[in-house]
Amino acid sequence: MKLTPLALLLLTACAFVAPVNAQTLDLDGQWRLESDALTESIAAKVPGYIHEALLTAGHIADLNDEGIQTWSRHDYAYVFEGFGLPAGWSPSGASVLVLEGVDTFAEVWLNGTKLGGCNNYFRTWRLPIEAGVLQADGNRLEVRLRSPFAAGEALLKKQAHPLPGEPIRAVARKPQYHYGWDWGPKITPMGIHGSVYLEPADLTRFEGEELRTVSIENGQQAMLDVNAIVNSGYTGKVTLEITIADAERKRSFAREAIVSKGQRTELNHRFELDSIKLWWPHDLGLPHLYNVELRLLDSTEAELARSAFKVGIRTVELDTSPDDEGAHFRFVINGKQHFMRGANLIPAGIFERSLSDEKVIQNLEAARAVHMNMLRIWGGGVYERDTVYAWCDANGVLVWQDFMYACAMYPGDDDFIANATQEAIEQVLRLRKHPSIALWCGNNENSEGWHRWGWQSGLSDSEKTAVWRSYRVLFKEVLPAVVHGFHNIHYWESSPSLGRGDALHTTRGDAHYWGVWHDAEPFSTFNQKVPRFMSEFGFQSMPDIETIEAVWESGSADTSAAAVRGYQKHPRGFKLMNDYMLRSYSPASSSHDWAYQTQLVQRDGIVMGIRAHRMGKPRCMGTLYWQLNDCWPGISWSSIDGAGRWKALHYALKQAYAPVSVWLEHKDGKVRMCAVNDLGTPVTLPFTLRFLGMDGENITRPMPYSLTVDDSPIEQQIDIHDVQFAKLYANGAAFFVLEYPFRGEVYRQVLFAREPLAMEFGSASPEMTIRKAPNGTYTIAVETSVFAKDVVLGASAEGAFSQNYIDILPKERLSITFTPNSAETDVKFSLRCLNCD
Ligand code: BMA
Repeated sequence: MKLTPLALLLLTACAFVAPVNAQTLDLDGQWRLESDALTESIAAKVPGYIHEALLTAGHIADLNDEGIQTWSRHDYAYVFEGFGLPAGWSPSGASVLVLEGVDTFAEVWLNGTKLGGCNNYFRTWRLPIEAGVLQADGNRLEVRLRSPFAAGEALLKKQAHPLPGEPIRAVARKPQYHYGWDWGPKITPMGIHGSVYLEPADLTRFEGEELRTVSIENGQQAMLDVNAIVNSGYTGKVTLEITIADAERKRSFAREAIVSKGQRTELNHRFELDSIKLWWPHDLGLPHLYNVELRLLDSTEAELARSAFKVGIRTVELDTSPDDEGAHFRFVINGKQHFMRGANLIPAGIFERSLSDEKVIQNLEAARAVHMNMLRIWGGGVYERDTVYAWCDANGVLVWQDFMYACAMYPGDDDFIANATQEAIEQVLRLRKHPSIALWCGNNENSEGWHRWGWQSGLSDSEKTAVWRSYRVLFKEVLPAVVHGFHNIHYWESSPSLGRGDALHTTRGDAHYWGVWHDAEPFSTFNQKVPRFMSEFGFQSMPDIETIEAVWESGSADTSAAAVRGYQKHPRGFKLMNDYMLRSYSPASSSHDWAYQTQLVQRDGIVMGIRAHRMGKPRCMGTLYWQLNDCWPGISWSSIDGAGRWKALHYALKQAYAPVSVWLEHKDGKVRMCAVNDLGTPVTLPFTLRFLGMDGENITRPMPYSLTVDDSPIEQQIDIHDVQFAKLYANGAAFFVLEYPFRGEVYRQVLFAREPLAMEFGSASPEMTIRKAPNGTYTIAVETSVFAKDVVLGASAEGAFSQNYIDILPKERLSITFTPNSAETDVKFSLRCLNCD
């Protein structure tokens, strides 16, 4: 099936829209939930999910409860009863019922009349209401939800070919992690997760409005296109007024067009703008945004529709041109190729639309705080809410956007393809205005799964052909046609492009390297398997101790406890964490110590990978580890736990992901100093190398250096001239301290010749002196007489430490600040280190 943009446009029966007009009637709020699973109806919030209502009503006690899975095996009805129409609304007029998100299979009834059906979490439903169905008062709206399992089984029966992977979830256009993942529970929510409202049938509204950068000349002048689709409730001549402004100036344009009631009309206006300020990722420049306002006026100059949004002027390309080895995979922003440092983002909760913006943005802030310039919104989750993209626009963080397909083969029947096409059109139209979006990617690991995970075994040749044909239609025809028809950024079919079993996977495309972890390969493999762009690699660790104590029923990390095991969704998770730990750390003496050590192991491994990728520049042009965050307080590959607390890895990223980063490492029995710079301009850094004994005294004079780093990574051997230091160092009785300032902070690394396992640090008992400032911030000064390895402070309240998991030198007094989320709290602090008593 080939789709032209025009054909796609015609397919667009309904699309995303925000209520822009005072004429809309908001139906959000307290509804009732009815079901044969309940003896009587219960209160249910809209937007919301059935499980939230069941939790509030006391039917569910705990998200980790096995029984929780049975709730979504029933059907439910959300009922909103007794509402009337406000003045000005005529019950005899036609209206539209808008549902901005239904999870997932539903029929919608109003006053006994069926308005329509829903079958896609990711779409907005605009259901026409015939004149006479609405009443002035006492209306009854019912959203009858069908169990996703029953609906899924029915769809499965209709399949023309088998669906390898997980068929029951593949047939449902619903967040795929709802069916359980190796980092999340199987809860399979149902509900109404978006706003519900009525609007007049003749409302005129914009859709897919954007200001597109067509080209930029000399960084000074841009050719821009305003594009918008008008869904018109009016027939006749209209004027589209366009204003583009920033703090310094304002330009306005007007364009005339003819629109017809009930029709969709695409309006475009091309213009040039000079003396522009470009939008840059935060590490290359400022993410400058302009305010755009569109107004549609009728022939009497009355306003029919208005839209205001922010845009950035930038070009973004993915260069996949061939080279001697294979092909590039590099993002080029405003003509500059740029190294991507970031992570994979999963939904911040199970009931993701119920999360506050603050909670969702907290993860993004944490990404920015450690210098990430790209996030991959992974295909097993959701297209994120608008505020996520707006935040990325404003903060100069690029987005790699997957379509929501992951680790399965999907149907190819006409209904599924039409549904998937509509979803793609709505989402591309919704998101195309955002300068942060750099790539649309078809799916996560479907192609790798099909070719390398044994999904083809047991299938006949004709079945294999049919399964692959369905893949081709969706990922090689429909989705690229939608992206090319409605957006001007690159479409990439599948991440990774080649599985790690394919010898070419490091030579072209993006790679997911899971030989470390799944195949238990040593972390050092990251140094050998440097791809052109690493879009996934990861290692599990336990949540923060404070989270375990505060949130887990057990309050302990004892992995033999059933409640603790419930938080681990990977069958070999505990074993793999432990096996890797014993390669470089001594066995932990308590379950809390073990949990803490898992974080050190994760940090060591992932930082090693990041450094290998950064040193691989310009051959390798990006590294996105798996995974930034969690959707619950579980055990996973995340660097920020489910309660928002940073793990050891996340603290270490501040240095590992700094646009300019310098570090020491061992290679071929030598110490080498490495430096990388992604700023696009050379940087001269002063830094100091100290050569200390275990008592913290200099063995040889500190060495001041100055290093100029340009775009190419630097690698220098450090020759140890002092024989005494060399000997002590080799025996683990002396160490290097590297220190350098960058943007107001001093970065530091302590390097030993041996793994912690082979060290005798002696036992340390660091002391804390705590001071609370009037603004509620705490300063904790930590001192130790014995070298203290990987000191971590814990806080009884939620908040942020300035640094953590740090080595403290003997006789040193190191100050750490803690900013609690709420200034009122009286915070208690704990301290732990690898060699603490
Ligand atoms: C990656 C992801 C997820 C998974 C992770 C860890 O491939 O795409 O499917 O959670 O592996 O196994």
